[in-house]
Amino acid sequence: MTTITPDLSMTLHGDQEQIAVIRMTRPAKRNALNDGLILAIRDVFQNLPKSVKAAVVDGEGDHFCAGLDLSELQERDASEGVFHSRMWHAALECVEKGTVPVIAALHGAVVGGGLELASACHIRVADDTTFYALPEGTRGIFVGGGGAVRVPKLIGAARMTDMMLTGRVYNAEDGERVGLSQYVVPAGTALEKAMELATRIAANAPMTNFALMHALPRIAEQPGDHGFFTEALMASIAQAAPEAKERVRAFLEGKAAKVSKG
Ligand code: 1HE
Repeated sequence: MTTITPDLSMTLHGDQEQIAVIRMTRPAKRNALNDGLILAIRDVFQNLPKSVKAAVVDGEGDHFCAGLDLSELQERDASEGVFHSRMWHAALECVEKGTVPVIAALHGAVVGGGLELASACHIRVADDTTFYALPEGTRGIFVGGGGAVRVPKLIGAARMTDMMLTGRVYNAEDGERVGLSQYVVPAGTALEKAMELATRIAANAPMTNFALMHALPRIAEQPGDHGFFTEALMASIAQAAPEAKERVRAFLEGKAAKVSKG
């Protein structure tokens, strides 16, 4: 285990240390994100070991994350607030647009900035205990960690508006239904499921993972004609990689797995 700070740790897993589990270790404060913890998240994602091909983020204790550490909010003026928000943007950009796909293993509270962190990950696995909220609305503030951009992409602006105007809380099942998570699993098994998914992701061709992290979100936001063009460029780069040719050949020679019903 590598201790990044007292509030964040990283452990490497797999026969080639290809999976990093990055854990918030501040359970007494429900993993509330103070400046030190957000900067540690930025640093760890900027400096992942070369062996790492997929990462999992989780939180110690009964809750994934209680969001912004509200005790740091009290004395900030407007300009400090802008820079603070931009610091979160930079840190969570390192999660979303870093070097490897990231899976959030969720349980308990995934609220405020905790949901913003989860939204910056590529896959969210929630266990039955998970609940989602954006209490910023009731605290008299606004999201500032990228939530206004990322959460509507998951659930639409109308549902996010409802969450913030009314304090609506989604449970794990409803969260999956509306798009907050892609998986729901029994209580206590989110990390196990996330590790299973990370193991599969780590075995993909690196260029495929790169395309999914860096090309797909941009293509999805381009006008159709631009998107088709970018897609064609990305497709040609991916299929030209020697690893893609090997994988396709293996299938044609009957040596690779078929798609099965699951
Ligand atoms: C905190 C925080 C926090 C807990 N900042 N200290 N986020 C919120 O508005 C959510 C606030 N937290 C909660 O609603 C609850 O704590 C939980 C539902 C997450 C968990 O409840 P529970 O009963 O397990 O714990 P607790 O007793 O409320 O909290 C335990 C301790 O953690 C307590 O401190 P203690 O010294 O009295 O032991 C709490 O004060 C502390 N704690 N959450 C600071 N968030 C980039 S902009 C993002 C904007 C936002 O994220 S706003 C949403 C903030």
